[in-house]
Amino acid sequence: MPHPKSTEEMMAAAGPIEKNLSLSLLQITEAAAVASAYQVGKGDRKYADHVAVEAMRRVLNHIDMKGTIKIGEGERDEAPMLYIGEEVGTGNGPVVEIAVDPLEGTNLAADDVNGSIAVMSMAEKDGIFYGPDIYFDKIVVGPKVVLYEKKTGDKIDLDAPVLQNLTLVSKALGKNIEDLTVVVLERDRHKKIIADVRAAGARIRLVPDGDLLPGVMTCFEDSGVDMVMGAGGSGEAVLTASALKCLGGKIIGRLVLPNAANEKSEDEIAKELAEKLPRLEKMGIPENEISKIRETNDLVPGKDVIFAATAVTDGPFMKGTKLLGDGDAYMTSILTGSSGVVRITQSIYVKDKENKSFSV
Ligand code: VTB
Ligand code: MG
Ligand code: MG
Repeated sequence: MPHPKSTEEMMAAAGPIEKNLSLSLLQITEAAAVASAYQVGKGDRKYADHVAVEAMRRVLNHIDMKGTIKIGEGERDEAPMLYIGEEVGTGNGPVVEIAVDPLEGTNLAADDVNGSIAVMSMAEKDGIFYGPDIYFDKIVVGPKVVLYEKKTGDKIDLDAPVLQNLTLVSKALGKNIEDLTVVVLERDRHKKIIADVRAAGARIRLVPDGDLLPGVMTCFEDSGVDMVMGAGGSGEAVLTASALKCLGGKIIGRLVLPNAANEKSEDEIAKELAEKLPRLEKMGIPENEISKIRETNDLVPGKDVIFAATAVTDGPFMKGTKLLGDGDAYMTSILTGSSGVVRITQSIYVKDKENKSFSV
């Protein structure tokens, strides 16, 4: 689709999901964010997650749609709510597939550290990949790198030396390698990537949790994040891909089965494989296809894609949800869709408007 030029053309480019469900998406992530905001700093990550899941599910079921959870809280036998395959919505309205992470960065929320969000995406039928509960090793870059790939034919390559990929990104962005910032989750499994990025001279922002929003940030030129590297949850990768699809960025990676690099013993690895391989097969991923390279469109094949994230704690381009007393809350979100519209919104929920004035 050529890039739409006017607001009118952009509106026309929006599919039925974007037209009809964008604001609902925002209400859903906002509800989850408010629920978990009450648990910020309370030290109980499981409970903070639980209330976010409950709130998200309650609101989801008020929305006129026939939704199926593709990325959720786990499989039916292990998650009571928002399990993979769960049907949500009133059952009337568009057929949609849904990816959720009601509280992404549960530790961040429990400890009141920057970067936790309530996040979800939607697309039409067969629009979202079933992300199994194994890691997805990845590289995430913004639209300028995608454009550079198209122009030159050179491509980001997951298996290439780190320096080669950094060189490509530096050329695409017109920056020295020394001035690039790469976000990496602080994990032992990333020791080699961290060492290689540093040896190349680039900057690393190590994050304790939450490399989803940094992936979205690669699409904003002044965000300070040029690239994300390393293995994280595959659900988070699909959610990142949803945003990248709307914003023009790119994710490339592969699912990784448990192995020694994940700090596991041989016994643990064997046990996990015995449990995971049949699950993967059931999800339509046979053993010989597990580790194939997957890109944005494999993770999110949909065309009518929408993505929303509401900040629970403070974070990039968003202030965390603030509790104003008496159940009132104030929050910032990012909402974006395939037509190209990006909204950074602020919402205030005032319970008793006759007795309260408010400011932001
Ligand atoms: C990543 C990151 C998440 O989990 O998915 C990571 O994006 C992977 O899990 O924010 P490990 O903790 O096992 O490395 C989070 O940090 C938390 O969901
Ligand atoms: Mg979660
Ligand atoms: Mg998560």
